[in-house]
Amino acid sequence: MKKRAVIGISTGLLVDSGGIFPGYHRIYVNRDYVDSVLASGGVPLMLPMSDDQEALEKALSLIDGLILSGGHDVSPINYGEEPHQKLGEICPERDRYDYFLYRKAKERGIPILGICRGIQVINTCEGGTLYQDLSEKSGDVYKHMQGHSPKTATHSVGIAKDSRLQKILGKEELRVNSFHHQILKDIAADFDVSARAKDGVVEAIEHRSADFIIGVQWHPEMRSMVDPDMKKLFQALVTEAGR
Ligand SMILES: [Mn+2]
Repeated sequence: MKKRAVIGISTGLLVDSGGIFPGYHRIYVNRDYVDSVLASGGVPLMLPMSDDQEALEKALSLIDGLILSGGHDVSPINYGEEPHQKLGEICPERDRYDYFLYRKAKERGIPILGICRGIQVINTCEGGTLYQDLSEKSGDVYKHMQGHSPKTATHSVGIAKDSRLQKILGKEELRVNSFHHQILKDIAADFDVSARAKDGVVEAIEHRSADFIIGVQWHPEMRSMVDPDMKKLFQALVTEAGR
């Protein structure tokens, strides 16, 4: 049997709002991350959020690729700013956990795909910054929090010529879903912008020299079952992780 690459998926914290345990903490990922990895031939492995770095290092030794999943806003403390009025909910424990996973996975040369919060984790961990809310960016900015069907693509993105992303997707423009109110501001030094919306908002970055460190601001996992282009991202990660 062919070796199947193990893809670690970072997890988030869900606090029950109702049910029989209001306020109860659950560690979770949305099922579509798991399904997207499975559909691409990988073995998904959820990495429970924790401050236990020894346990996280051990977990990292078990994976061939890493997905940094979506969720909370990154705390602006991490990039030297004070919280603005429109900052969303933050989770400092998850910031520590995601930064640790990212740094250690990079050290190990593990291919990394950051999704939504994941691209923001990569950029801020590497010295970049964020607009804490879309309203802080000047000029006409599109609706990036579409607020309806995750499977529906809304705005278009232009893919940078000769970028890794373009090689993976094989095209220069495509349409994506959009569920973010924060956007990248200053791009980390070792990274190139590999996709932008037509309003200038950064929608993807990639590490200039690492084989596979890519972040996308949209949610490919929510559309990988209906859009072959979105599936290509997961297939590329699984293929790279299998090397
Ligand atoms: Mn967007």
